[in-house]
This record gives sequence, structure tokens and C-alpha cells, in this order.
Amino acid sequence: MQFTGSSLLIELLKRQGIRIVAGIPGGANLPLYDALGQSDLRHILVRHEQAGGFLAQGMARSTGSAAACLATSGPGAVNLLTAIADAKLDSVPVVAVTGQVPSGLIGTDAFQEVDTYGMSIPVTKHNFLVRSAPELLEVVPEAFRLALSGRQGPVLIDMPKDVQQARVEVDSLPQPGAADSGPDADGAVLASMARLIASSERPVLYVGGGVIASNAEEEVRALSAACGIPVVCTLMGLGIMAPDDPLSLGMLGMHGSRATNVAVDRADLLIALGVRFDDRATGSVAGFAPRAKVIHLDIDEAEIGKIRRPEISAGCDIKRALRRLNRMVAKAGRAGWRAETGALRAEHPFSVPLVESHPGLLVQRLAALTPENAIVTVDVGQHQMWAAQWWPVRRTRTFLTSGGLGTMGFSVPAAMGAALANPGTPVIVLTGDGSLLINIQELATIAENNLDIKICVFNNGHLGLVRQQQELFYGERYVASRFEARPDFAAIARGFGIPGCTIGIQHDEEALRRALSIKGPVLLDIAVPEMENVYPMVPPGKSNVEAIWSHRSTG
Ligand SMILES: Cc1ncc(C[n+]2csc(CCOP(=O)(O)OP(=O)(O)O)c2C)c(N)n1
Repeated sequence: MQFTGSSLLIELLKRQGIRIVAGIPGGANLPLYDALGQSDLRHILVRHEQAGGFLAQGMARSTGSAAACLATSGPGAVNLLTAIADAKLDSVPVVAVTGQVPSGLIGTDAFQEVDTYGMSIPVTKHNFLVRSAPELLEVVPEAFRLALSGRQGPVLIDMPKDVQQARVEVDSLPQPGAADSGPDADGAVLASMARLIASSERPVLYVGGGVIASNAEEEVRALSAACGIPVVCTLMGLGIMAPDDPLSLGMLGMHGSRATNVAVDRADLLIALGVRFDDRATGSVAGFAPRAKVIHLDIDEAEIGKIRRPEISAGCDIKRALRRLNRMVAKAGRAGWRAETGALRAEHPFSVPLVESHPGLLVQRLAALTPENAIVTVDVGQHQMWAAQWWPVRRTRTFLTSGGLGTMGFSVPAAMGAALANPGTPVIVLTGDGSLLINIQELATIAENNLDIKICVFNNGHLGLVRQQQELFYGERYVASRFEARPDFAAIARGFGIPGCTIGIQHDEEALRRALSIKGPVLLDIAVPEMENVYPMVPPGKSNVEAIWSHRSTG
């Protein structure tokens, strides 16, 4: 078979199951685009490479499959790096293909040359600089295998222009790269975990994104139900337990409820599954679950003991380990502990909104007006935390958020990926007036592809989470957190060809309902109180039980 480097790359992407690829063309990847144009791969022309990376993430996060994106050399590649770093911190399988200047010019400061390979090393799981077209036969399947295996993550393939143009004769095409099956936990280790669970009186399951990556939600619920163990989750673990499950205690950490953080504080055993003891989850590490022994299961051995030394641990595939563990554990009701955590939950829900205009109520209202199977993407800031607290996440892969890197600008392009990968599934964006502006150009992409995405802007006229920290921890010295210019987002949306509505009073339910019932994409600019804060909030350096619980109490 005759290929060029470019047509071979496209063929290999297709064999990996890639049907949609996002990007922007430029001088150094035009041969690739030429080959793309002659294939049946669907290309989404984003308006900023970062958005192409987030679009790929939206596909990968909502489906669990690897997704791909493209960028040209130099500025294109550099623009993509934020989305790649974001995928690294949240372990999202994305394969990025960048164009590079011709091999002979590498290192000469050629036009649009940057050392993409070097710059991407710290933010990728692995990266390749392809030196010849036949190498692609190994590199592409290997890139996908690496992105999907073990702890998932982004892989970058940098392709010089001459490699894209080279002609190559291929006898046979390789098998697509697939995830290796992760290691198994040792049987004796699992047996001692079962014994430790049996001897504990106040165990808590602490679950995160690793459970979702290993598709182990059912096994977690089974363990919780069999042994009467309450479950707390990280931001990345929302959806593992339905919020109305009596054993679900919700999100822990900096903005977790008092019930959740107090339950962890009282626990005598913490069963940590697919989590990395991130500082937003633990607060001060010394004060985190101080009475608890720790069991830690994670596919990434490097996470074990990184922050907290466990009593028993295994670097293994969580799903398979839990299946075996669930057969070993002694069934238990733990009526006393369940009653205690149930009472905590009843006594201390999230700080109850005191006023009708509280954005938590807006989140609930939007959820009630949105079909249950919807995928929600959120941006970064107060609205993200209100969403995490108040949106009822019933299934995994339906709440997409930039957890690790906390990248403003994530929600809109991630929603585009979710909409493209899940046709017919409603997609809703919750964003802030700050975050929206970071990738607002993507409204053009949404309009061009008529993606059915409802964008809800929580407009408080501020970089709200920054303002909140200045209020609470910097003596109300507000620096660079207030927007003096207030864009008319509804008019801007219309300028991009998307219906836009301004909703002055956020509890005007009828106006919300009308706006959300518009067919196709729509942007709702919703006024929310400017000085509202997210509570609880753990002050920097404090332990989770020292949170500021609400406007009124600090104890
Ligand atoms: C790219 C990027 N720059 C800066 C920050 C720091 N930051 C975190 S939250 C926030 C404010 C977000 O404002 P907005 O999107 O309006 O949301 P709000 O907090 O008001 O709900 C900022 C600036 C960030 N997370 N990401």
C-alpha cells in the first residue's frame, strides 16, 4: 500500500477508532490537513488550539475512549499546551498531533519553530518526535496504548513537515494500540485489607477519578452496601454514588460539607480508591483523617505513600481488585456508624442558602429544568463549586470539570466535545463571566456545527473565587477581581449566530424554562449576587474541620 506520512497518520488514527478530530491548520501541518480532507474523518475547526485540546478532552472524559486533536507548529503547539497539561493532571487519554518545521530546519529558529517535544515533556505522559514516515506504524499505536494504559493521560506526536510529505510503501498495517490490563493485587494483600475492614468500626470509602477510569463504580457501591461503609468522593469522583444514596456523603475537602469532612475526621479506617490525596481534598495533611488507618488502591504506584503512608496498599487495577475484595469481606450493617453519619448529613447539609437569590438554588433550578441524562460541563471558580455542591450528579462521566489544573476556559470547548461524542444527549455549560471570556471565540464553532449546548453564565461581575479569597484572607483588599466593563453576553452570542437571553433575576424560573427550551445552542446570561461566597471553605493551611462553615459561623 502506498501512503504519505500524512495519509498514513490519518489511516492509523481511523484504525484507533477516531472519527472526529479538532484543530487548526497552518504551514507546518498543511500536508496533514490535505490528507485529512481526502479522508472521511470529521474535522472540527476550532478557533483556538487550546479549545481543540479541550474538545478532545470533552470526548474522552464523557466516553472513556481516547480522543485526538491537531495543531500546527510554534504558536499552534504552544496554544495547545494548557489543554494538554490539564489532561495530564486529570489523567485524560488524549493524543495530540502537532506539525513541526522540516527535519533539516529543526534547531535553526525556523519560522514558527518551537521545541514542542521539549516543552511538552513535563505535561505529557509521553511524547514522540517522528523522524521518518515508517516510524508512524509503531508510534501511533504506541501513543494510544500509552494514553490508555495504567494511569491514563495525554501523549504528543510531533511530526516534521517532510515526514508528513514522505512517500512510504507499507505491507501491512499494525493492530491498533489498546490499554494493557493493569496489574492485579496480591491475594494475601487483599485478604489483609478484608480483615482490616472487618475490624474497623468507623470506615469511610474515599473515592476519586481513578475509580471512574477503571469503571469500578459498581464495585465501590457493592462494597459500600455490603459492609455499611459511607462514601465520600473527590471533585473528580462525583457521580460514583448517587447523591440520594443513604451511604453517600458527597464531596470532601475545601468546599465539602461539614458532614463529609467531620465523618472523615472521625473515621478509624480510610479506604482510598483511585485518589491522590490532593491538597484540595485533604486540607492540612496532618489534620486529615487523623484517627484513621489507610488502605490505598491505585493503578499508579507512584501515588501510594506520596502524601499519606497507608497501612496496606496495592498498585493495581481497581475494578478487578474490588471484585475479589468484595468476595472476601465480611458483610456488616454498622448500624451505629451509619446512624452517626446519617445524623451528620441531616444536621449539616451544605450551608443552606439563606436567600432566594443564592446561586446554589440556581444550580438546583437549572438541574430540575435539564433532562436527567444531560452532561454538564463547568468552568473554574465559585460557580464550579456551587455546581459540585448542588448539581445532582447521578452518573459518572456526566459532570466534566477541570479538577487538577483548574483551567478557566474549560467548559465551553469541553461541552463541544461532549456534544459531538454523545449525539442526542443534552449538554449544559455552567460558567462564570470570567471563565467564559477565555474561550468565548468557540461560540463560532458551536454555531457553525449547530451543537445543541445550553450555556448558562453565572454573571457576578467579578472573578468571584478570587474576590472571595481577597475578602476572607486579604482583608477585603480587592485587587483586579472586579470587572469594570460588563460585556453584553447575550448580544455577543447573537453576534456569533447563537440566540442569547439576559435573565436579570435568576429565580425567574419561567424565563429560565423558556430560554432552555429554545432548540439548538443558546446562551443565558444570568445575574447572580456579586458578593456571594462559596461555603464551607477551608482556609489555606487549615484542616478540613476548621472550615469557615457559613457567613455567620467560623466554628
Ligand atoms: C486560566 C486561569 N487563570 C486564572 C485562574 C485563577 N482563577 C481561579 S477562579 C478565578 C475566577 C473565575 O471567575 P469566573 O469565571 O467569573 O467565576 P466565579 O468565581 O465568579 O464563579 C480565577 C481568576 C484560573 N483558575 N485559570
